[in-house]
Amino acid sequence: MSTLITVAPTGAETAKVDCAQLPTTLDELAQTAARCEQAGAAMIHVHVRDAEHRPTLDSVWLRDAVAAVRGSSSLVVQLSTGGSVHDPLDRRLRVLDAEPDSCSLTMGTVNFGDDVFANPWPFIVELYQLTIERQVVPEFELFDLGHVAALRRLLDTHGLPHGGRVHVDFVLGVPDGMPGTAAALAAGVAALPAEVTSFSATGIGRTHLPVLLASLAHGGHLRVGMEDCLTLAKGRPVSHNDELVSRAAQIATLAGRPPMSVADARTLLGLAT
Ligand code: KMH
Ligand code: ZN
Repeated sequence: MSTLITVAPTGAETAKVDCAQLPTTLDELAQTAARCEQAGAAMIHVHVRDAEHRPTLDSVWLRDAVAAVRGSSSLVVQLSTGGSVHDPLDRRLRVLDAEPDSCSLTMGTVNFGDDVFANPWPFIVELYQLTIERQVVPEFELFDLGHVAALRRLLDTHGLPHGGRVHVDFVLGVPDGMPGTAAALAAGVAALPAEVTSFSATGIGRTHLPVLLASLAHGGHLRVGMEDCLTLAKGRPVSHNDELVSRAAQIATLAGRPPMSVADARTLLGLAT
């Protein structure tokens, strides 16, 4: 089996003034997509920034970002519907207007540092129904063990997603979420509904590498990128997202699970090939 590597290059939390190498412009996004595909990524999880490098859910910016990635790479384009903790729910629903291949869909509310990343049940259901209607493949984001229970409830009450495959991503190590440990990942994997066809995992900050290793050990896939981790090691800042992708590709190859092609990733996720 090969390894799906997703790159999450930007996120909504880091400011450009604090990290000049964070890709925030459309040109930087396009170049990041091309270089990360070259390094072994097959999917990109995109948060869009405006002309002032601030997170935006403006529909024109979102459409331009999707076009920028498609213009420079063949990566599966996943738009974040999580946005930033300050984005209202109605704007987050409208992300699907930009017609991505995939979107993130977080399965519950979680404290997020001093803020709250809000995902009330009615919002989850509305977004899920919209993904089915628009034929967008959701990636279920799981920040906590309770989110796994909510996924069970969603599949029981609303059926399978578009494409018929169920891909989830554990996001571990968010302050007040599930810790970024092998034990937490093992608990999450053990609790997954039988309908889940694949999982990936990412660890925030210093948990990035341990969670990567734990995911491979559990037969999972990988998400890496500057949304989640800004250093390669203590005192060694990431200068380009492709360094994180390339390291993940090397480790996955060592584990006997080389990077997955985009075509195989599309099949894994239930997207048209
Ligand atoms: N920026 C976080 C508040 C997602 O992309 O769906 C939420 C997040 C999850 O990054
Ligand atoms: Zn995100």
